[in-house]
Amino acid sequence: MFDFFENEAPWQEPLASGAVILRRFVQGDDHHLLQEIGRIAAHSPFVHRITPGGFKMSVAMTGCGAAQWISGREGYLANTEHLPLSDRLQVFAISAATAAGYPQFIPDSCLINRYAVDSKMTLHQDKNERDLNHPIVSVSLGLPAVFLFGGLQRSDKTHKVLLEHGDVVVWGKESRLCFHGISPLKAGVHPLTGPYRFNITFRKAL
Ligand code: MD3
Ligand code: FE
Repeated sequence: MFDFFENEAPWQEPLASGAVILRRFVQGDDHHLLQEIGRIAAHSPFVHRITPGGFKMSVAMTGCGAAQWISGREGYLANTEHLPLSDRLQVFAISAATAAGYPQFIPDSCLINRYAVDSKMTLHQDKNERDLNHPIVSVSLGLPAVFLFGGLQRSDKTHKVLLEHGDVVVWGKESRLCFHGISPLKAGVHPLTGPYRFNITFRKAL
């Protein structure tokens, strides 16, 4: 199997108070994570949701685990039609959270975003989870993307960070409610994902 990381060891970059980038943390698990995305999407196909404002999102989404995110006011709903969050995915997320200083995190769900060329995510906060004291673990796979990271107000200045294949970011404490988004994806071809970028976010939603 092609080892995308060859001899590149992971490293950490502090991003903000409570947030850390675990560069290349995924290492050789990338094939398994992508295989899981395929298995999850075969069961719960990717869909382009409609925002509360009535726009079709350019990002396609699916997920697994106990909760399903519903765009709009409802937030998360308990979901029994999704595949369960596999033990291996849960262990992966716990090891990332532990490396970032959140050893108590136990996710119950994951959301999977698929970006094609020009897909973007406008600035938003993630605040539908029941207990915002839990961090979020996010995993980037495939094509790189420019991540925008702001403050607690939508109007706060944003910083740009390139997120690449295998990078994991853990968001907790002071950074948990920061506005964030993704710039339109540039066209490209990744050896493992072709024209796509995938992002998996592990959450304790319920
Ligand atoms: C900062 N996803 O699914 S991951 C999302 O790349 C989302 O698909 C983006 O924003 C993506 O909600 C960004 C990075 C991320 C995820 C959750 C956060 C950053 C966050 C929660 C709080 C603060
Ligand atoms: Fe988000």
